[in-house]
Amino acid sequence: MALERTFAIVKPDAVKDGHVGEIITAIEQSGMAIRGLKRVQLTPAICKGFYHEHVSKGFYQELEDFMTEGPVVMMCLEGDGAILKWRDLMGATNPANAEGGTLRKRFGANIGRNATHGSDKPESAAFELSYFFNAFELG
Ligand code: DAT
Ligand code: MG
Repeated sequence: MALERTFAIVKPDAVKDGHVGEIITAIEQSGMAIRGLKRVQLTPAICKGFYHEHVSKGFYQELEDFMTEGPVVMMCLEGDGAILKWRDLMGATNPANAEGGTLRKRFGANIGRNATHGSDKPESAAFELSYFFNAFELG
């Protein structure tokens, strides 16, 4: 498997509920390395750029309201097959459909408030990492 980097967010629900530590523990136990990490407050404009694929969708405003309601913790994760590995660790978009033990099953409430974000493919990972991290922030 190829060494990959992916982009992860602990969303406002999971930050507010105090699950940052448990999520970082799950990442460390998976064998992936955290190459960048910061806590930020997203704005509507920044959210629109990040979720440009979804801006025209019916659920977008709900998504933006949620993602800007409080701080998030974002990370660059690195490892063999990290993109799929992190998606597997998160579980399905809708926590109701997520496998037991996944982060969205453990910490997500519903499809809107689902605790974590992960890039879905190499092109998204490259865009999302460069959107939020400067090169010097990724060790
Ligand atoms: P994922 O985050 O699993 O990549 P996505 O890219 O399809 O899922 O959607 C991005 C986020 O938008 C998702 O994590 C939660 C929200 N979302 C998606 N579909 C939704 C819906 N039908 N209703 C409300 N929120 C939704
Ligand atoms: Mg997605």
